[in-house]
Parts: sequence; C-alpha cells; structure tokens
Amino acid sequence: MNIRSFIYAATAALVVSYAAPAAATVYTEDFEAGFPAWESGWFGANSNAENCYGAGQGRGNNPDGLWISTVGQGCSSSPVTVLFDNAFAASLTSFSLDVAGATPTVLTIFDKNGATLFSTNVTLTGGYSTDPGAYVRYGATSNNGIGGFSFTGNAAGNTSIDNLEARDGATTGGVPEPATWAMMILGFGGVGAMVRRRRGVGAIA
Ligand SMILES: [Ca+2]
Ligand SMILES: [Ca+2]
Repeated sequence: MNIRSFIYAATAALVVSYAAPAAATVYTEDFEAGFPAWESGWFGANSNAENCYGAGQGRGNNPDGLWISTVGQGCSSSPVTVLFDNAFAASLTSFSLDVAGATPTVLTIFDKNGATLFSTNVTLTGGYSTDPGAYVRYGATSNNGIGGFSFTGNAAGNTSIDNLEARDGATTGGVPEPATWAMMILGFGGVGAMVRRRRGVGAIA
C-alpha cells in the first residue's frame, strides 16, 4: 500500500467512526391531536393500550390526556397493565409519563422481564378534566428494556395519562475507538510524510 492509498484508507476509517454513532430516538405522545390519532402513533402501535371508551373513539371528558385501558378492557374499574411489544420493549432505556388519578392506584414501571423498576402510590390530583390538566410525572430508566407499566385497583376509567416519553438505547457519543485513534495517528503521520516528500521534489498538482 503506498502512502496515498494508505491515507485514503485511514480517512475512510475516520469517517466511518464518526458516522456510526446514532442519536437516541425519543418517542413522545401528548394526546393533543384529535382522537383516535394517537392509536396509529408509536404508543398505540407498539402496545396493547386502548382508550377506555374503545378503539377509534373520542376522548370523552378528558381534554388533555387518555383514560388508560387495554384492548377490550373498557372503563371497567379494574387494574390496567400496558405491555409494550417485545422488540420495542427490548429497545427502550427509559420511560416517563404524567398521571392524573381519580381513584387510589399504584403505578409500577417494569423491565422487559417484568422486574419492577419503579413503583409508587399515584398522587390523586383529580386534574384530568381541564386543559392543561393537573398531573404528576413519574419515570424509570433501565438496562434491561422497558416492558410496560401497570396501575392497581380500579384504574381503568379512573386514571388518566399524558405526556409519555420513551427513549431507545442508541448511543449519543462520538468518541473514536482505540483502533481508530491508531489509524488517525498513522494517517496524520502519512500526511506529514507526503508533505515532506513533496517539498523535497517540488510541488506536484
Ligand atoms: Ca393540552
Ligand atoms: Ca396532553
């Protein structure tokens, strides 16, 4: 390999090392668009979540959030467990949401294996009927995916959620690997050698 092709190879390695890291994807859902728009978004498409009034229905007396329920469950005053689809659950590293409870309930966020990441009694703000509503924010991070979240007690039809945010596991760093540093140093050395050689024989376009 001559100097010039070596420099091209080193430069190509450098470009690849900086192009590879991708920004984490942030998924948000604020339920502001007219229902049932959210059902075709990431939350509706990647979980068993459903409007307690049923699929394809309007938002009822909840102008800012969603009366959380699951497919076919309805507003049945029963516990709610929202599960993310397996591949999506495995990709997630954090999840947070706003909750406005109307009846006592415990929120639990769990990893892809069902292990608890976060659990708390929901503060009952009763703030689901205004826009903006009065909500309290909860969340969790995980190295083992986010499997979903649940509400105990009579949550279905009595617990509103809003402002969901989930992030996937893509790295945000741009630090080159040690092998790349070695290629960079060799590449810079190669440029210096070529410049010195050109000085010796006169400029060649
Ligand atoms: Ca709003
Ligand atoms: Ca909202």
